[in-house]
Amino acid sequence: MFSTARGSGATSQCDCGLSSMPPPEACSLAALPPTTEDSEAPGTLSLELSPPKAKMATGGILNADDVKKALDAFAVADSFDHKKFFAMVGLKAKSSDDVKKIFTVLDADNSGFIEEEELKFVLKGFAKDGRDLTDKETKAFLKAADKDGDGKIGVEEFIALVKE
Ligand SMILES: [Ca+2]
Ligand SMILES: [Ca+2]
Repeated sequence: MFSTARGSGATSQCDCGLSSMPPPEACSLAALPPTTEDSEAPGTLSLELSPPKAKMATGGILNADDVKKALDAFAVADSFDHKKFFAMVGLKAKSSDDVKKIFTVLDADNSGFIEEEELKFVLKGFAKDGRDLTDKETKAFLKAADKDGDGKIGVEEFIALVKE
């Protein structure tokens, strides 16, 4: 008897009223137009398409996944190794111009130098959740980069260190 009801579906959407046997739910499910679910999909999509709020300071130059991997690799205090770090984030392979751009990001007060206090927060320049370097790491980093011994890292020193 259901097959006949389906056959005449064009004239009546629901035959529940005619036969009291099937529960109303079954009928309403069948009558549910599939377009209802489709119309909700675009809303969900637009949410996912919204641009990321946290734009990385080094975004556009370095790959965010590489940066994350590098930060994870040196998550433990006193494990930081600038040579490995620069290689892991892909900075070592970048042009001098790109390295300069990163330098500008790290030189937070635009003094033209990365001072010791800026160096301490250097990982935050790569990712917001980057940890602070320990004093030991900061000093070792500075010592490795500061070739002229003025206590701060100039852009040429930074490039040389990255390419080292
Ligand atoms: Ca500075
Ligand atoms: Ca220097």
